[in-house]
Amino acid sequence: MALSTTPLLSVGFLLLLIQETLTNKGPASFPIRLTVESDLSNMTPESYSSSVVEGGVLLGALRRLQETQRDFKFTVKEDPDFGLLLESVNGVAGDESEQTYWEILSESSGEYSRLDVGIGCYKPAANEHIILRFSTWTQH
Ligand code: B12
Repeated sequence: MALSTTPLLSVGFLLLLIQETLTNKGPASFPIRLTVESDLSNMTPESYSSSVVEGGVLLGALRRLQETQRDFKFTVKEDPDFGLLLESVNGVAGDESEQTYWEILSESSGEYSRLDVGIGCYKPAANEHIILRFSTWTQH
């Protein structure tokens, strides 16, 4: 008796496992908007759409965008204290001697606020509009 129920139990377990795999959709994700602009040149601002998983950080949205859009790329530099610094966007890099950097802002109803943490820590909200603005730190 015990012998004949074992294969049945195994098949049942396998079916449960398959069902679990098929219905497990992972964490929900939501869209965010990104604009790349410059205070230092008259480039036309570029707009992009990306997505973030629930509770995920901005870095994830930038990576996803880089994987799907051929005209968006970025690099980061690791800081021992504060994590990841956004070093370059679309081939334009911040430069210590020129005092230039990529400032990161959030826009809502025409109001701009600077993020208080870097891309590796910031958790965007659904439909948030993030601005990557090439700027100088002498202006602030
Ligand atoms: C000066 C400064 C800057 C300058 C640094 C350039 C320079 N050479 O001076 C500039 C203007 C570039 C800058 C930018 C930003 N900064 Co700043 N910055 C500072 C500040 C006031 C002093 C740093 C310093 O000179 N330390 C003394 C030197 C000797 O030590 P250091 O280790 O070599 O310093 C380096 C790091 O601090 C690094 N750095 C500076 N800011 C940031 C931010 C991040 C996320 C990272 C990874 C590294 C980093 O640049 C410094 C020079 O190389 C600190 C506050 C503080 N009291 O530490 C905030 C601080 C480090 N910055 C902060 C933030 C949030 C930012 C921005 C994300 C703001 C924004 N929304 O755009 C951006 C970075 C954007 C990006 N591209 O990723 C936060 C970091 C908090 C966190 N937990 O992530 C801090 C702590 C201010 C705060 N909110 O309290 N910053």
